[in-house]
Amino acid sequence: MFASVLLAVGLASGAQGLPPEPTVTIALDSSRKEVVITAGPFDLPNMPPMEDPAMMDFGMAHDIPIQQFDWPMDSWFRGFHLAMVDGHGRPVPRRVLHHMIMVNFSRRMLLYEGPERVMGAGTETDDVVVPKSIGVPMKAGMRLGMYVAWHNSTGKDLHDVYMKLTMLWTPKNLNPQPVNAMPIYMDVNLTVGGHNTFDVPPGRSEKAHEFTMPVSGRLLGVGGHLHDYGVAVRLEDAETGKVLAAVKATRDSAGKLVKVGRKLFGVAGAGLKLKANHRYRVVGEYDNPTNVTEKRGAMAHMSGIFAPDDMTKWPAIDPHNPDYLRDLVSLQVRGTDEDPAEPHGGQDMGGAGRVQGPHDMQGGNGGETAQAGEDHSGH
Ligand SMILES: [Cu+2]
Repeated sequence: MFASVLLAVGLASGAQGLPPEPTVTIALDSSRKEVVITAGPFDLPNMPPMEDPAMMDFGMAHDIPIQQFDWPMDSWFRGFHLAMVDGHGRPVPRRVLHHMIMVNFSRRMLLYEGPERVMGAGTETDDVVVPKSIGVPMKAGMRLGMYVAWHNSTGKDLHDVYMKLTMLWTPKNLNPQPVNAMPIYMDVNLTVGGHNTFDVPPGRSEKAHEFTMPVSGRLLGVGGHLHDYGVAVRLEDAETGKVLAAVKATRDSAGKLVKVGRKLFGVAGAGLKLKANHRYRVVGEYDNPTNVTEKRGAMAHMSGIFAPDDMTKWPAIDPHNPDYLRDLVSLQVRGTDEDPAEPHGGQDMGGAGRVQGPHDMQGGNGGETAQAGEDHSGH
């Protein structure tokens, strides 16, 4: 039986002559163990392909905050499917969604003083589903927010587009209970609430960031994010210099990024052990075959799944922490003209977003900040 409960319906339609204001609908399907989030309608004008990173500096792929909602029940989140459809349910090319991220305002990121980025998806990211033996622990009432960046380069304007996000969950009564598996994000150049892009000089170069693990646990799997000319992202033990993991880029003959690999350490197995109060280093490797420095052209981060030994030791949100406050502000102003952050796509939050046209898409939007999603602007 298809038991579906409508939990929330969005706002009323927009002003006369404008497309209706996008709304978010959340349907909890208890028999299929799914939460289906439908956001739309969106109007997506055709845009030129994003060959030049500088184009992004004009906000061609900035993030739009979608209405926030509350997670419906205690459970474990274990994956998602993402589809783009039109008003009649017919498929729309998935790649018009440049990237999407989900922010959990009720919990902190492990390494950064900012709200958790639960999941992300981009044009080069496949749907992710993990085995039922693991999952992200979720509580009823956790405040979630979605941010999307569009890039319609299909050659024609698209109207009446909906994003349908199906989130899979595991019920509280599953026996044995899933292992708590948390998103982990390690960026080589992140300023919380600011940007994470950096210059890439000609030839080989590296950018590194050192951090101390707040809790012990096991890394179950990692993916990476790079821009053009990226080679790899690696994780090292900063105290011994040993390379613990690396994800490598596939590049074309001109050094442009095709994709970044993933590494699984065994979702059911031991994983890669990381120790509390131990220092680690995440390193982004680039090789720029041109003789021109790519200004702010690069990003490098590793994101993955981390199983803490003791979830109760997870760092709590400090609502007065300056980084935390800055991150909240950057999330609130994303997609508005008040965004103080560096131009270039990022993630955001705030009110319901409306994509109107090239002008709206460009008005000083974007802003690079903490990118916890698998992906975002640049590809
Ligand atoms: Cu990027």
